[in-house]
Amino acid sequence: LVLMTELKRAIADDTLDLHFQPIVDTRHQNIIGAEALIRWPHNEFGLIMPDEFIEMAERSGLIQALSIWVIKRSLQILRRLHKINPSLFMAVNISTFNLQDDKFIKALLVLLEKSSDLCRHVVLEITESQMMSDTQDALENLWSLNEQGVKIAIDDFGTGYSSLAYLKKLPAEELKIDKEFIFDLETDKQNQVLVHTAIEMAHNLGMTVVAEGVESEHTRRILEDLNCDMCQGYHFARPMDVDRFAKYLATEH
Ligand code: G
Ligand code: G
Ligand code: MN
Ligand code: NA
Repeated sequence: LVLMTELKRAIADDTLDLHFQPIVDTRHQNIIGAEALIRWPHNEFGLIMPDEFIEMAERSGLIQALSIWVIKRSLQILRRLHKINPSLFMAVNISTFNLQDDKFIKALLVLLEKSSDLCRHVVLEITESQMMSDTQDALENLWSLNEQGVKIAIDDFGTGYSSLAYLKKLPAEELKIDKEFIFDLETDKQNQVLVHTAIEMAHNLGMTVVAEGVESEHTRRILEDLNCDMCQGYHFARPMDVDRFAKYLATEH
């Protein structure tokens, strides 16, 4: 509870931080996007990672203000990064709690309207396992965000309570295969079958595919053979602060 009071203050005081991990084209390995990952620099506990406070923020309702902060900051940074690479896209994680809150959606649409030139470079990542309890409202909200020009990605695909029906129902244009299936791709034949099938299915549905957790060149080559569109993982780069990311991006331009 004390932590939530502090988080509320951190949002208001603008003392949260975002790190960025590159998303690369599988074949050419050039950077085409970045995923924004929240960090909370805390004067007592050091850098607090999202796994330690996102769930609490969801339960306390603070996730609404937090996600607005994340998107606002991501858009500012995307504008800065576009000076280096004007086709870069920015992927931002949002919570299904956000999709169920009409006030949040209204605020987000206003925010996006103010930066309408950036909308088509924004991807909203939604974790599949959270969507099961969703209402018709959440779906409609996703459609109105999509109509504004932002892309929707299904995050952590393959884990949780996956339902194939969701692939049909959601206006999702991108599928992010969970790192659990990618880590041992070189040795795990079953994972090769699952990843191959997921990629084929996504492509047949007109979606693009990102593999998460790519940690070796061997894995990248397998993913290239499987026609996986994009890769993300420690093999390319870890999440880094905005200044380092900007430098990293500038080295290839
Ligand atoms: O690097 P990593 O430890 O950052 O991220 C851990 C998890 O936290 C990931 O599953 C990611 O989706 C989630 N996460 C990271 N940043 C955000 C954010 O800004 N909002 C939400 N809702 N989740 C985030
Ligand atoms: O939102 P999502 O669950 O996809 O969040 C991405 C998470 O995966 C973040 O915590 C990020 O730091 C982490 N991550 C990204 N690439 C790798 C990787 O190659 N290996 C491992 N172990 N984790 C990764
Ligand atoms: Mn994500
Ligand atoms: Na996620």
